Amino acid sequence: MRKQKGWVMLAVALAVLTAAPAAGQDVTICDVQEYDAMGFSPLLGEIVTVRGVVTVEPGVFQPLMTSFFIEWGDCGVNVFHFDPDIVAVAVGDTIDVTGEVEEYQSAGGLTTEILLSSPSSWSMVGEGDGEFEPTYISLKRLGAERNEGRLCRTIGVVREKNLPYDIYIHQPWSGADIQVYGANSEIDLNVYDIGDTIDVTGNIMQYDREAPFFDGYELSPRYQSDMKMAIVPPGWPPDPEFWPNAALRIPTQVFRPHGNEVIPIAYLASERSAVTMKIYDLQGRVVRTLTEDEYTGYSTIPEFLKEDFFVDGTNGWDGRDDLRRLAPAGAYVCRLEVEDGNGQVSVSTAPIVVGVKLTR
Ligand SMILES: [Ca+2]
Repeated sequence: MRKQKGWVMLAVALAVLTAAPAAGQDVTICDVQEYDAMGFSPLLGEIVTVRGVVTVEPGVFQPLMTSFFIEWGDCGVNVFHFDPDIVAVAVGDTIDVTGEVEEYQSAGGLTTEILLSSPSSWSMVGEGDGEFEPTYISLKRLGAERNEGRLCRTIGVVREKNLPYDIYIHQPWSGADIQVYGANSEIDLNVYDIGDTIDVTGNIMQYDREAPFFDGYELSPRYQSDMKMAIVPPGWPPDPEFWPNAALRIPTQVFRPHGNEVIPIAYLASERSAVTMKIYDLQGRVVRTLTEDEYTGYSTIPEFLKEDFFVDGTNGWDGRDDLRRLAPAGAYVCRLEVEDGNGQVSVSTAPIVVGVKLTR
């Protein structure tokens, strides 16, 4: 009886010993991507096991070694091993990986990674359909530690071109910008010109040389198809001269009002702003108030641009004054005033030329 109990205990001890090397504490990717005051993971140096969905396949960014990205619950992380071709997964596959949490830091860096404990310390949980929907994040909030490792999508205007794989995109009205870095996956960014508004999907990496490490984020597209010209509202991007808030677009041809004809006036304004639009004559007198202190509410533009806080609207002028009399032929000015929630006022103006009805 006593002898049997001894054997059971030995067997239990052996089982624990043989299982130990492969074990990692079960945590989430968000646990790994937490950060301290320096920007380091609180799990730095720990062996962990995490579950994630593949967003960037092995071989895309680093063909000579194994480097890929997985994501779970709005957090992403790099998985790394020095040997190539050890992890056969596709975008959308759900896998478990076990390895040590590191902060990759050579000449710069500080992208959090999980260094696989061995070439086989991963397992397939379920195969996906080859797709992973990136999260749309406004440029204003994109370059942040909490987004590092995630597959993100954003819209920006090309501001600067350096090397063919290195451009900067920005928001002209907020000043927010980020580097788009194509060298990891040999993507040619020369196809875009300064001023182009582009739609970019890519992985957020970090290249920061100075502590604390909350700077130097870059967006790395995986494939050429991750980059395209953006579909944007008319008149986009608004002329920086009129920013941060208001933009106005009116056809330039002479307007000859008669009957119910209306000249269309398109505008952009910040969300949750008060919009006033009036027509003035060249003596500065108000001819017609089209809208006054109208609350813009929320965006009517595509959902993915909503984070950028714009509404577009159309208004129109029928060429009549506030008493509904036809205005005399001549030059007029349409003035758009937008007051945002912080009391900041932006103004945009555009001319309208009213002609007489031509008769034979
Ligand atoms: Ca980091």
